[in-house]
Amino acid sequence: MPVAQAPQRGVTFKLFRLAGRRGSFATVKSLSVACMVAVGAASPVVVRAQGDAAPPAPAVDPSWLQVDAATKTVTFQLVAGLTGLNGALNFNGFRDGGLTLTVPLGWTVVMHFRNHDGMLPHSAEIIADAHPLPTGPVAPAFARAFTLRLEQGLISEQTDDLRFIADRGGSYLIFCGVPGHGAAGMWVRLEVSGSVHRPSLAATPAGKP
Ligand SMILES: [Cu+2]
Repeated sequence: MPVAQAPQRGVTFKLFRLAGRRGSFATVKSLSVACMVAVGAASPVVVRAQGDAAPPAPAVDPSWLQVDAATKTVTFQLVAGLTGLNGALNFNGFRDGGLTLTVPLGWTVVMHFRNHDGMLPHSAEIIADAHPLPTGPVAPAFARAFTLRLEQGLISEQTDDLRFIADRGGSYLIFCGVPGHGAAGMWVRLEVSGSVHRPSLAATPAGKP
């Protein structure tokens, strides 16, 4: 009996240790995920609590942004309907201002627009930070800061480039001009700032402009 008990206790102990380790690892993991979510999307979660369920915070892909400091040019891959979020009414998987591109004043901005949505046409233009949101295309905030077929939209996998000089500081929206899309949340943010020296891209609290 004692011979049989000893390994059994050993096995039990080992299993307990394993379970214990797994348990604490899982706890640490979920804690850090909770912290990330809290840091990344504290405000939108609170805001959304009134309406639809809070989705997991989407990720910012650093490859979306290319910076050429010598020519003061920032190139941004702007993808309409990258994910299914909001019925694909999103840019790069973000809606309602949940993504902000910050550009130093005076830099040239190039946006490679691509419509990744297999269903709906989309477009993009840079507009003033307006409230309430327009229900269709409006005058762009910078010359040539809009894609072709702004109102009809570009169909699935069509591309167009926006190119403009960010020569006025302030807060702007990158907005889909197809009627109803922008007002339904298909917009992210552009900040033109005289106090930054390098462009950046970051997830930001989503909400009304
Ligand atoms: Cu759209």
